[in-house]
Amino acid sequence: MDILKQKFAAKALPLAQELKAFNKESGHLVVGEYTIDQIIGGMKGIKGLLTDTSALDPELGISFRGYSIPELREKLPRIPGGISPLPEGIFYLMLIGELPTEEDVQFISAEWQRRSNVPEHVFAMLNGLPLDTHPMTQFSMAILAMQNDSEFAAAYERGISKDTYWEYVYEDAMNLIARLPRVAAYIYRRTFHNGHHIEPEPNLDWAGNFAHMLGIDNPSFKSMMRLYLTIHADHEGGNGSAHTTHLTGSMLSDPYYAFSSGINSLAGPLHGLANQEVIGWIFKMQKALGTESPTEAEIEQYIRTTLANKQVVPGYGHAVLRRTDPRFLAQQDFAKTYFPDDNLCQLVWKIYNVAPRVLGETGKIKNPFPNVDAHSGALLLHYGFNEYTYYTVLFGVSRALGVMAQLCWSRVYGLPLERPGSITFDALKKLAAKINEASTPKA
Ligand code: CMX
Repeated sequence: MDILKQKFAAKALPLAQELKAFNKESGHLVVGEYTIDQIIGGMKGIKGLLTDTSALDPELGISFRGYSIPELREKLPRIPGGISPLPEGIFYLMLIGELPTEEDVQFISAEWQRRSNVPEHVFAMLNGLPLDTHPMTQFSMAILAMQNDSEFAAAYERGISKDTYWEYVYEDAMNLIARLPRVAAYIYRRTFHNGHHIEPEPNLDWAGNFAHMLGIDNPSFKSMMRLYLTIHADHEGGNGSAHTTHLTGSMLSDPYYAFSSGINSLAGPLHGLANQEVIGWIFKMQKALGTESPTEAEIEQYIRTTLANKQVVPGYGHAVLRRTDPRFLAQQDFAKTYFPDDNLCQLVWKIYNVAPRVLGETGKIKNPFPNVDAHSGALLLHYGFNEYTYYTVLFGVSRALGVMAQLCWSRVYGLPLERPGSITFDALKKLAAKINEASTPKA
């Protein structure tokens, strides 16, 4: 058992016992009530999932095991002389629950390097796909194509005790994360660079090597990618990609199946695909207005047109957050520090000056502030990374860190399959009538 796995076992196994005892003692206590509106409205606000890796507060934003993004930028280990945290560090924090040392992240870098070999048949499968297959489709298919290597699936077929599920899920999670940069870079190079692939550089960290294989070998781009892959990693348990991964995994489908389904959810324009949509929207706006640097008044008009056409303004709004996403702010801070004069970043900031007021005036958009996706494309474009239909794959590579850590915890906790109930419209109407009747004072 590797040292990280030993640490995870030492931390998680006692907590799994504690959770069982806690549920026995306190399982009957009522947590909250929910309304018909929440049933119809996508279960928002209902606390129905157990997730330890991160927590989301509508006002404060995301915290990873209690640490905010600004704290993580300061406290997580970096490469020598580096300016951004290493994603290895956030994975350690989510899995173990404590800040890692330099040595801890070096171990993970080496371990992911050791596990990073991608089977040839995955590349052959990708090469068989038309070049206009969306990169997210290719990514999801490549993940599924590796499923034949699942140690969990093989062990389950052999017959294993449920107490050991987590051990195999851990192995799959580590192998899957280790392989993703190679798979994702392969998709990028085959789709946009005539199949001129770049061999991995084994001495680099996980994100640095990914940047290298993408073909943008620039130290500043590597730093940006380390930050990018850290801040997109997790957003508690209820977001589309985490929830989908969790649900699929709860059926004891192995981590490859689970993560592939999570990626399919991330591919939706209301979720991760919004980073592609934002850049598409900005380009359309520039074209429609005939300028690369529209005024705030012109931007306002374009937002109003988007709303009048009953389309969403991508990159704005959130199902939980009720203020500017700290992930947006971290990216803005990076750009303001390292390339404050970038035209597209300045346009993103100009939109930020205008959009919250205009969206707020509609009176129906619960959060008129920008989310993570409003900024990420502008950072990438700064480095000449202009193939924006690929952007969500980058989000997906990062999201693996959070959802795989979550899956390890779900199996060590022994969480059962997720299976909420549903209700018919007719039954809801009857329920509402009964409640209304009971609350109407008798004459
Ligand atoms: N532009 C226009 N309308 C918006 C809007 C936006 N950015 N955000 C919300 N609305 C609309 C909704 O479509 C909804 O309209 P209807 O009542 O006509 O159906 C109304 O405002 C209320 O929605 P809400 O409760 O504020 O938001 P939801 O929780 O339903 O949805 C989200 C949240 C993110 C899907 C939504 O804000 C949105 O569509 N934003 C644009 C897409 C986007 O940026 N997604 C990325 C989210 C982050 C991520 O997962 O990566």
